[in-house]
Amino acid sequence: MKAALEAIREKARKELSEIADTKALDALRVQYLGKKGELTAILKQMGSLSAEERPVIGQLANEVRAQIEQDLEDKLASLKTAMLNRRLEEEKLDVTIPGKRQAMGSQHPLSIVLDELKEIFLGMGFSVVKGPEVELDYYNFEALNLPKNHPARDTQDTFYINENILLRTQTSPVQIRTMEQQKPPIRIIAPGRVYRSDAVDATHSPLFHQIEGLVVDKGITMADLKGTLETFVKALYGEDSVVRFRPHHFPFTEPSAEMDVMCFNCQGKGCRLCKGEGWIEILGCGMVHPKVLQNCGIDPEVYSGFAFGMGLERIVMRRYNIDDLRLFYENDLRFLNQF
Ligand code: 2NM
Repeated sequence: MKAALEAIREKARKELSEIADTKALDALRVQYLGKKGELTAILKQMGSLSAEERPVIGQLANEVRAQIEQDLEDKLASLKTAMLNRRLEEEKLDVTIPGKRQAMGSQHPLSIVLDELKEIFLGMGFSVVKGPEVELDYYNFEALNLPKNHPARDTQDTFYINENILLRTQTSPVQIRTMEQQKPPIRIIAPGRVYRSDAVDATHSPLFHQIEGLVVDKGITMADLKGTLETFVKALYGEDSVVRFRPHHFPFTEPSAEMDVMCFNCQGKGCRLCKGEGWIEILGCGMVHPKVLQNCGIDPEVYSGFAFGMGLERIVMRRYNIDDLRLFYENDLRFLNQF
């Protein structure tokens, strides 16, 4: 039996040295130390030994078992190290290879300026509100004192879904919806897309952007309108900006006006930039018509308000000296990358 144990020890050592993966190592463990393993088989025969032989063989058997276990463990460790080294070799990174440059997007010029305008009005206590672009005729025209067949509708021809549903021509319907839902005081701006049935050229597009504003409270006067809008222009174009108000007409405001800013290029003398006018038109405005307030359930005997509206594209074109509106919508990267 002693010889058999020694033989197992040698055989195990030899076989172990030839093993190259952990799966084979597991098989070997079962082959020797498992329930039906070679060493186990020998130990089962211990009963037939004499009382003198038993402790000697027993000790040897334990030694052989411990030896095999130790060898298996060592082999496992060395296989793991070898595997790790192989992976490290295979997955070596060349940190000197040039990286792939990520194309970074940039903000659209319309968004840049819109954010700036919002920031100015937020600073004056306004909130920003949104509304649907597909609107009811009622909100886009009727409630704004533009009944069917009103001549002013001709200048705002739009796209009709059906007789009562259309693409909004201004963001005023957002103000109407707000006045219906909210009691004064109201201080909001409504920026967004608007639509007109216009042919595309350097200054016209069937889709463009507007920002309208509305303030309604007790005791709001034309002085509040002028002060607010002058403050806005000074924030946008600088403290030394000069503005003027010209009488105008809108069906939804009375009185109505247009606001100009003095041409910063010629100081009002007249030049190419302002087409000899000396002034540049910025926005339309006025005191909300009592009928409009009434349409929204606000008592014009108690409350008054002012409203204004401006085109975003025109402001952005002036800011960056852009001469063709179409550049905003064509997604030409040579244009967009400049912002
Ligand atoms: C403008 C000019 C003047 C305006 C009026 C209203 C409302 F809903 F309160 F009646 N919203 N926006 C308004 C007034 C818009 O755009 C040139």
